[in-house]
Amino acid sequence: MKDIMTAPFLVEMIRTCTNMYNHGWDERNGGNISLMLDESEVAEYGDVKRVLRTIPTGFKAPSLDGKYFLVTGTGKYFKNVQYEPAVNLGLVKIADGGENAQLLWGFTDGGKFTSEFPAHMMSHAARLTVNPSNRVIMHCHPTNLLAMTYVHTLDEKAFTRTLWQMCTECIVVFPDGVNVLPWMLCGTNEIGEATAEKMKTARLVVWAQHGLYGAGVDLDEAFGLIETAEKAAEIYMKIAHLPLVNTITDEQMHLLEGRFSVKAREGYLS
Ligand code: 2HA
Ligand code: ZN
Repeated sequence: MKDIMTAPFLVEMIRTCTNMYNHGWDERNGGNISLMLDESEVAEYGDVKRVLRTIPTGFKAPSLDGKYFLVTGTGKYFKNVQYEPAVNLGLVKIADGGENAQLLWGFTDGGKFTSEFPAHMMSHAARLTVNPSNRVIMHCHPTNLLAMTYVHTLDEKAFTRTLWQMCTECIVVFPDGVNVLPWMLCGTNEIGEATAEKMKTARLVVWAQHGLYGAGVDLDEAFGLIETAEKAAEIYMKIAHLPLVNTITDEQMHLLEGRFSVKAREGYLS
């Protein structure tokens, strides 16, 4: 049996947490990540049938029954994941229709998964219905996107169009756009259900005055999506108070659709 500390999924998770911390998106205990793993991936690293603890989740997610997730811990700092992965991360198997998570590795100080576990698991279930290859849900507090939610309308079409107009690459990277939730109490099943509903039509969901959720087939894709949207928001925050002289027109967006074989969200371009 191989040492889990050498597992590519664990190494990549640690690197991603460190990278996100270094971007300033995950101050203190801000942000959380869940990465779905295949049983065959997990089986290489120790006896996955040994349940260390069973942790109630407080929600149901029947479609995730039996699925494995590497997930960041509640109250834990992304800054510290690289130094103590086994304290700050946990590997769980979802059981009993989603009502319990069986801890197989990690959370060695008696901790448990992120307070945003409902939003993560419900979003996984939602994304899997759209794309069976989805593996990652990622939440963080990117500075400029957060700032943007204070000064820009939260209308999803308008928000998406503004981001698309800020960098040429945006419509190529997220042609599905961004969905937006108004301010809601975080850590609840309600915000989890609302996020999951929004995840059915876009891989990026803004939580106004809080942060952002991204989904992807791997950590790189989810990170890259957030990185691109945050870059666009940064440009917006640099120019929003200045007279706008140029932009990317809808006609140019259509040229990008053709060149990169993407289709912009229905009804978002004229
Ligand atoms: O886990 O980011 O939304 C800390 C958070 C809560
Ligand atoms: Zn948060």
